Amino acid sequence: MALTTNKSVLSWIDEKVELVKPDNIVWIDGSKEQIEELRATACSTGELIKLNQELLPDCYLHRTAVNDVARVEGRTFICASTKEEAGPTNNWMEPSEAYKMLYDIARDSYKGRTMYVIPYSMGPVGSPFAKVGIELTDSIYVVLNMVIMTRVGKDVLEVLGDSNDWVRGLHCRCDIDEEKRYICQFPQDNTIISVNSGYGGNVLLGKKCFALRIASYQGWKEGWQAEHMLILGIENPQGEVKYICAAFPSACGKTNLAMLIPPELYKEKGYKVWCVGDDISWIRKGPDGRLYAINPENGFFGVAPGTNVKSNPNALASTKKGTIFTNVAHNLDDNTVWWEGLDKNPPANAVEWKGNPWNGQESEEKGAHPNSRFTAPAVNCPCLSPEFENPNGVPISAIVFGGRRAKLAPLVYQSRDWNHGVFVGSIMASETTAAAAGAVGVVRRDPMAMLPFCGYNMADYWQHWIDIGATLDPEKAPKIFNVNWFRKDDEGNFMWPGFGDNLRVLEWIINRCEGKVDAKDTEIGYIPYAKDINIEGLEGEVSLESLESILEVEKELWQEDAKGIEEFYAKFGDKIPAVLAEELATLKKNVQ
Ligand code: OXD
Ligand code: MN
Repeated sequence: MALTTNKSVLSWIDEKVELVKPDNIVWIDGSKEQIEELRATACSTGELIKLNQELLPDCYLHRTAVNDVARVEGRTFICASTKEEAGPTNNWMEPSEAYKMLYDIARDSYKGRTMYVIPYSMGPVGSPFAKVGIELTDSIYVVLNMVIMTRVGKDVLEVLGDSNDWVRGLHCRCDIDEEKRYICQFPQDNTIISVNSGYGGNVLLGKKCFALRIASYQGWKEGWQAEHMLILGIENPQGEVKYICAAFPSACGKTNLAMLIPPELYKEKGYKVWCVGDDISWIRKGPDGRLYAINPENGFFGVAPGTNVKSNPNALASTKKGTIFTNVAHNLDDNTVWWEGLDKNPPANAVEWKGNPWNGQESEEKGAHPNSRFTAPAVNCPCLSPEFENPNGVPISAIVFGGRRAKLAPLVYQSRDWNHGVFVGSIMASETTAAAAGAVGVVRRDPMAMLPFCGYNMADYWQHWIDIGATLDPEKAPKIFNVNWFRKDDEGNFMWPGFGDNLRVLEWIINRCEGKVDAKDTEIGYIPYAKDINIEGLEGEVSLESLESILEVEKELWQEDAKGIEEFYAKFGDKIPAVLAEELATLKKNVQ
């Protein structure tokens, strides 16, 4: 039975039923009983494997098709009415052409299957930041993941009432045919259609498709921002908490940073870190003129490999109940899961991510896919911020951009002001990772870590950032920084320990925000004096000398980089905001 009388919802679903022809329709009400029933059905068909319920209560394992393990940026389209609106960094398809192609693929594809109708809220239900979506899917895996990642259920429809302001999402597994796989966003129609995939980033439509691509467009039109940013709170020994939003490309450690464990020294002093979100921020100006952020999600869709008791004990703890694991290895001895980097003891009697028998003690092959994931409820996280459910979000003191770069970008620097900060975000570049299909380790421009997620022309997006800044009192605007945890020496060794020790850099950032510490005014922005970054306890890992070397501005490298920026900007022609063109000219002059 339909859970709403909202006419726009019902007529849209009717149309889609007519198109895909399901055998049944099930509305997801978010109840425990219904979730249990769906889990049981999925286990009976092999879609899910029930794991050891003593060690991992309510946890399940899923394997995707081997051809379907990551986001597919080449098959992701922004179907705005003109190519220019989508801009040079997005694939574009004319909307009526796209609808026709997608409907041809989707037609009759639910025959013999059930249509699940998922009403969900991105953001706490009823929060002024929150937005409603409805996803139709023929996958129980998608339903159960959406139940973790978003707020699902009847109350969402109550909040929606008769409104037409909701995001339409149609997902059809079809045959998981990679030649016919498309992830299409129609920003002007509040619509998403995803066909022929079952991988999280392509099919949990609340996440990248809505909360970033569609929401970034909505934010542009409505005066707010949707960003690929974690949100964390740093509590100092006096009990004051300052919040930071930080943007990093996929699989660059956002989840680790969002949940970091302070180094011993800091713990002893009374520092704590609180996680508000690990992937997405929705940001708007509050009544006091400051920027506030919420995490629109309700769970973590984290990369499993490399997650362990040392690198991220909070994430690991988050996966101990109610979690769905995707494409990790299955340990048959105790019916648990394993992935590379979990510990040094891979199971001998196991099944690897593709479903083949696997002896982790002997095999050269990997047990888990490099982009294997856990979908874990946020409430499991031991350091989840008490402000997680705050409908009004948390006030942001600093915005941090960061990439994975072996050379060039120093450990940290601060922009001179908001507009220079927008420039710093716009020139972000990073080595590619396994989160998207394609080559790994190639440096590419990824402005604000939004390259695969910006739902409109990136030049308009930058202008939107500049326009938002113009409405802020500079005293209240977050300060903007850039960090790089990934600098390597000539032998290829990392020069900064990363993980919990990144708090040492965040401390400098907060001190800058509070005007407590001086900095060097350099060619690229404000850089710390090495003495102002606390390296106590890092003896043998970081010396004052090595710290100084990763805080240096290497002019020749920056001259080279400026050329790369110029080429990148050239793609946007005269749409490049004048402010950014001026910032680039300043950088070039400074590093000459
Ligand atoms: C993610 C991604 O899954 O960025 O968060 O790919
Ligand atoms: Mn992400």
